[in-house]
Amino acid sequence: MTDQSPTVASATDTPTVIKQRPPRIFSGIQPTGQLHIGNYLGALKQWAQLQSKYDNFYCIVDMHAITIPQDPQELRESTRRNAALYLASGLDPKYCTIFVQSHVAAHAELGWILTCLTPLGWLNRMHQFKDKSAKMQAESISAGLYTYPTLMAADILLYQTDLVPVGDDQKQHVELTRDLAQRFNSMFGETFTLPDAMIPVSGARIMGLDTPNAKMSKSAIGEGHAITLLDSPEVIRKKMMRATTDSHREIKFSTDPERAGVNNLLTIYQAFTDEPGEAIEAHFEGKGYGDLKKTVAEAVIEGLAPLQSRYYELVKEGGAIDELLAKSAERAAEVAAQTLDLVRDRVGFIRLASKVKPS
Ligand code: ATP
Ligand code: LTN
Repeated sequence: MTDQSPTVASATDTPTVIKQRPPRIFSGIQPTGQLHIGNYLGALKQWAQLQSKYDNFYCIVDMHAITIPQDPQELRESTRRNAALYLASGLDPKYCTIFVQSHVAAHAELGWILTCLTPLGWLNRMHQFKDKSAKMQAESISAGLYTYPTLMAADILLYQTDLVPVGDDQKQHVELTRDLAQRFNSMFGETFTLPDAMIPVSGARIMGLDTPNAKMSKSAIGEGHAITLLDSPEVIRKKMMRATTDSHREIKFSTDPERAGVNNLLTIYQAFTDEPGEAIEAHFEGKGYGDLKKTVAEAVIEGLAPLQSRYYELVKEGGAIDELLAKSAERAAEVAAQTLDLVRDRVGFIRLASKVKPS
């Protein structure tokens, strides 16, 4: 990661002009249900910490959400709720363009062009497709779920993104994005900035409370699986007390799959308190699992309290979020159009007569 302003190809016309700008960040979350502490610790928390040093684009990726069947009304509600939760997590519109993916048509257009340049073998290797499709009936697995990574590459590359802050599970998608950018650049000339994934040191992979060997996920069923960002203190305590542990006694970080439950609780505690690992182990020495669960529950309640109160204030304000989303979509579309115009030229699409400049 560098702090220097990278150089970017300007899309005004085919001979590439080099422009200076601050480093750019792009990331997104699918509006597929209630956001949970995995989404917060793996993504939102670091987004807010990074924002003042970068030009940030944070997207609500509703077009990715429909790769799995969604109820239209629930999709609308999740989209608005996510926007409010982005703001409640501390994202400031002064630094961040917070927008909805389907509001900027360039994502679909670049997604298609990249899909046409992606070898099938690259998609066949994607873990997320294999994991998600394995849990579905064959006839409900859409082609969109399969080509999901090329739309994600379009999201990132449209903004000439330098850094993509995501949880551990998205690393492979960012690597594919980089490979696609390199492939396009070598086929058609320098066009895209090569992005890097940025994975948090702590909280990159929070596991399900009831399934400590599988990642916490919005779409997993099971009431005790995830702590959502809007769970009340009572619900958080209840879910935490029911979390799966083991028959050992020691409270220590561990990579032993049998001890994944306790390791997960310690990881959650560390990510919320930012305390060093040794201090945490020392703190819990000689204590029981009941104490551990109570202490972690209180750390989560305290960690989420400011976010929850900001969220409920924003909800009271009503229409302000839709207005912000409209303004942000305009800015996103302007930036995206610069890259897309360049891409269209590079692949050989002719310009609309009204867009050709008189010479
Ligand atoms: P779904 O179950 O709908 O696929 P999800 O819970 O996996 O949803 P995403 O929308 O896929 O969430 O992810 C949004 C962001 O949150 C990504 O940056 C992802 O890496 C991060 N993330 C998701 N789950 C976790 C987790 N359990 N631990 C850490 N980060 C996570
Ligand atoms: N696939 C991501 C969501 C996502 C994303 C992006 C993340 C879609 N487009 C661009 C970073 C950058 C996920 O978290 N499941």
